Amino acid sequence: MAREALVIVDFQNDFTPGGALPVPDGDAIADRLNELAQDPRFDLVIATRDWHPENHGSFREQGGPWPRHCVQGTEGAELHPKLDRSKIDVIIDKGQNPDTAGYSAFENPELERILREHGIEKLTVVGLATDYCVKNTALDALRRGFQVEVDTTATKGVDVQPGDSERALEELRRAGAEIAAGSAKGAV
Ligand code: VGL
Ligand code: ZN
Repeated sequence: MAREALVIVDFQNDFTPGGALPVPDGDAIADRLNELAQDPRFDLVIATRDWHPENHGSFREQGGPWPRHCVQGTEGAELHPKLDRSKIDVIIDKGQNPDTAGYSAFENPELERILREHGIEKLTVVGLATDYCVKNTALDALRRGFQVEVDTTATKGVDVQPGDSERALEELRRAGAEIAAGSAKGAV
């Protein structure tokens, strides 16, 4: 059996209702994330955080597309309170470079280093948002030679344009990802 990691992308206050850049129903995946995080098939459970400096280029005041969100050290950048911290082995922060989008968690080289150190061959990528950070993290994982599954019972998209999340999943499928609607224990 391939050694597997669960990568929970950006399940943070600012991406859930009430936050600065809320993903519609973003908090609805909390129970499913916790269920996955305790599945024994995962040798490693990683949570990523979007972790921007004040002057990040993706913010509107800097000419970017997004409202100010996930500024380092703020409440909005904290992991969502419903996420069970006890199941998380490692937190990877990304998005610190003001000049890059920071959508992929592989922009922080620490992610690949830890995965290789643990002999991980397969990633299940879940969290927020399907059409941005989940998509880009999963595509980068495929480019680096990992097997990738995206579990759609544990992701939600921003859908700036209707259908963005569906198109992101289609792109991931074409790139070689397995798109599953709940394959682990307790699947719905
Ligand atoms: C994200 C937009 C801006 C994400 C991060 O986590 O998907 N989306 N920054
Ligand atoms: Zn961001």
